Amino acid sequence: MSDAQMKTIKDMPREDYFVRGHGACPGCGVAVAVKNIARIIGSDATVYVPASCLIVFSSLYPTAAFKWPFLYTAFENTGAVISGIKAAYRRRGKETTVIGMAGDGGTFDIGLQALSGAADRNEDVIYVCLDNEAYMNTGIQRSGATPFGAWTTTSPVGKKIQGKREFKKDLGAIVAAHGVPYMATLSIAHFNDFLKKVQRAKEVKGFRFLHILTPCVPGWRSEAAKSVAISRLAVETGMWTLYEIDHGEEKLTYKPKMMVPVKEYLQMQGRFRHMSEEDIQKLQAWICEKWKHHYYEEIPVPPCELEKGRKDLITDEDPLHGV
Ligand SMILES: Cc1ncc(C[n+]2csc(CCOP(=O)(O)OP(=O)(O)O)c2C)c(N)n1
Ligand code: SF4
Repeated sequence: MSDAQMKTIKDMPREDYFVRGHGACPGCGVAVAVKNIARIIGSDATVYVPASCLIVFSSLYPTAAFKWPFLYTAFENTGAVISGIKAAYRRRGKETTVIGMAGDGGTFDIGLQALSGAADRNEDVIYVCLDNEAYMNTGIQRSGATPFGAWTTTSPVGKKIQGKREFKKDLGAIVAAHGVPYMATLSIAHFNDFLKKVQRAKEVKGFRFLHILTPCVPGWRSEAAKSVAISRLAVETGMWTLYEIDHGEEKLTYKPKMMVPVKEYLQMQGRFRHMSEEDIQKLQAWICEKWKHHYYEEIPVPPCELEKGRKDLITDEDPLHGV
């Protein structure tokens, strides 16, 4: 079956380029995402992975789980290194897919400058951000991707603060501002959508950015068997939104039928266990605002959630106003 015909998980090639024997924790969202990206991309690719959980569990010398040519240098330079790899192939007259796979720390924070440079130059590469919402490899430190309220070792829970005080950085908006040819958000629970987006990233020329929410069992203090369920709930609650921007055209690729209260998502993860009702309401308000931005008036925010949110979200035009 040719790549262009892959529509559902049943069409996926069986051949693996990220093979068994790696050391990821059971239930690791990063491992699920990487294995499936590798199957969809196929044989002809070169991958760069900076310091992160993925480098540790995939490639401890002298073994490697990648069957692709594989490079590693430093933490902060994914955008720069993949640009260089592509240039070297171009000089040799070889056409191949060059992919960088970095964590959220390596993308939202320390690697942001190199990412911006590569996006700005419209390098012909795929950049994948495996977003487990903290620096997991070094013991769960807060990153710009960590959600409001979450416990990490550097956003502790005590008398003075109760988890992270800032909201998640809107990385998609930052990348989109570079006017890149293709960017998308992905979830390991929405597999046909995942498949389509990786295929599209493979066929587009220029800078492509894939941002995947990847649950982390020890970091999120969740059950290994619940990683897919948590990813699904992230989308249903509005914590994560599935969209793509293809040559300037923005499209929601999955629309929940209704908004599920964020509490249901928080309850599945120990990193939010301490959250006060006031903090849950603050997070709910942030989601209501994001929800309205993405889904406009099409999928209304339920009145109970609006109540919890900022009052200025309720307008006269809102179909639920006064209900
Ligand atoms: C310049 C530099 N600073 C710090 C480190 C230590 N370090 C290695 S991996 C890592 C965390 C990676 O976090 P993230 O990018 O979110 O990936 P994850 O491990 O969560 O998948 C850190 C801080 C380093 N290798 N280089
Ligand atoms: S610590 Fe988290 S990201 Fe790292 S291997 Fe385990 S589940 Fe995956």
